[in-house]
Amino acid sequence: MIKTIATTPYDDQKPGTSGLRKKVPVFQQKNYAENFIQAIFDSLEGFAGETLVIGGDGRFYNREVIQIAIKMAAANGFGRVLVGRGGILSTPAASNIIRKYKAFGGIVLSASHNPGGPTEDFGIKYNIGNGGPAPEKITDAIYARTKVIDSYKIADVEDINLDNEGAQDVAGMSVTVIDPVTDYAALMEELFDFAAIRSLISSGFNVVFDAMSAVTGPYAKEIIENRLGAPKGSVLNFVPLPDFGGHHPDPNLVHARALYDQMMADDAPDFGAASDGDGDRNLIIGKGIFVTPSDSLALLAANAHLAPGYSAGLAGIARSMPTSGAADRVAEKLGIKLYETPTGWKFFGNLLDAGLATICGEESAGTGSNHVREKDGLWAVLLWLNILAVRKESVIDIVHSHWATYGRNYYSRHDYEEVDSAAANGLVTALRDQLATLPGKSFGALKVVAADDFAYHDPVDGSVSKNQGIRILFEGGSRVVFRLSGTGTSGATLRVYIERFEPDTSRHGIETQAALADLIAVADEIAGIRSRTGRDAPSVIT
Ligand code: VG1
Ligand code: CO
Repeated sequence: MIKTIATTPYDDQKPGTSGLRKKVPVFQQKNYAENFIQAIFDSLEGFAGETLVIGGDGRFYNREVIQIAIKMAAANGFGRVLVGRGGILSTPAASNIIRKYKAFGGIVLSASHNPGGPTEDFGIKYNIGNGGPAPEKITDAIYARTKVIDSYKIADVEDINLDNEGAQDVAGMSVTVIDPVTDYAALMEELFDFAAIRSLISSGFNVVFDAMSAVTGPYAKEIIENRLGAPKGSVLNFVPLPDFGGHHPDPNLVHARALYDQMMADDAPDFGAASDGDGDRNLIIGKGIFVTPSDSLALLAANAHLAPGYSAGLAGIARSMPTSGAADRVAEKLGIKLYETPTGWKFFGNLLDAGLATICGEESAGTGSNHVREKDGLWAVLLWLNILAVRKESVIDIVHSHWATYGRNYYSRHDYEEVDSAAANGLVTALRDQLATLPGKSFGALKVVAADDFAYHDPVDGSVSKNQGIRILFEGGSRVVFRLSGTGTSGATLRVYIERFEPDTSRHGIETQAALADLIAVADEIAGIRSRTGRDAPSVIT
């Protein structure tokens, strides 16, 4: 019943920021998914008889690869697979299941915020036993293995029934189909004061949540409507669709524009939120104010003690390097450490496991805590609601008083998508070549004080990750950061992160792009963005 199938390697299976992401037709090539999954198993040790968690964000091709992964897990000697009903598990829910049931690890099928469908994106990611994305040591080993793989093992059995909960046997391995929502919702009830949020909502506080036709729909329905009592209809686009209704399931001001417009209207609800394809990102918009993810991280850290799960305070805060320094000011005031990591959630795992950090966040709309080892969209929404229920102030008032206390970090990210790869690489190389000579140079009123290519020294395991983004720091704390995306699937995506700190409260009301205009111009002057990419403007501004 167990077959060993001969195969030949593909040379493009290098995991990026968050697993292997490719267009569906790439994944549909003969043995493409099988090769990668076997390379994962070949890079692990000691899983005989252990539990593997498998789930995905429900996008096109999810079910097919789930079948393959289960049959390969059986053939490779796992003892048990836990799989979400219908093949569905949000990324944070998968992380929770791995931890709760002490699984050896998990396979998460997702391309997150990337669009889905027959010609769009798919992805495979391996998570380790702490529930978090595999560290670079493992992803490097997986990649090395994909380059030489010559066979894979698979159980030659009928397809598994994924739609009925309960246990079944697959070639001697037990497969249990579980409800994707129950364990996650229970965890949220432990962390947050649901009674307080319920009474806030029943007092007339209006919440709207856009699940963007992605995986969070069933979770948000159960938690926000059923358990917290928000009226039916508060959760929009709650049915997960294989192509996300043809939209990008990316909760930003471009792809969640309708929600933004609704929140800026005179009769806006009090609180608006959205999450992405796999449920690990969050967008927070109060009536009349978009909260930048970097500010949201800082605000959540400053107020987390108001929620029962964090009443003992925070051990530390961690943020990715391109994320604004707003959280640094909170850490300073709380007298706790701030850790600066490379982009990608895999770098937070060690800090969380070692108890050094409690809350982590990224500028790309990812926030989370030590409750799981992934970023968690609904968690951030619920922490916001818990804080609002306790403080009984509006989102806009809370944000403004935060800026008054800590100062405001004006912040924006400019993405140039599907740029020619050679042009993008050339731009980065040319920046690297300028690093030594930039310090001391002035551009108008802006003087460069330092420039480097960010390298991270993990304080827990001593590993070093180099070339994680070009930083140009100016006098007064402003900065511009350049890096290439590790999640895109066509051409290159250049990300330019722009930040300026403004301590003066009387200057906190400037429109963000205007507040950053001089830095935006200097970024182009130093990097030659327009001339090298041929683009006049970013594809997406967040
Ligand atoms: C992007 C974001 C990064 C995030 C990653 C995965 O990576 O910038 O902050 O961790 O996506 O998010 P990149 O390399 O394209 O900049 V998700 O929601 O895919 O799981
Ligand atoms: Co995601």
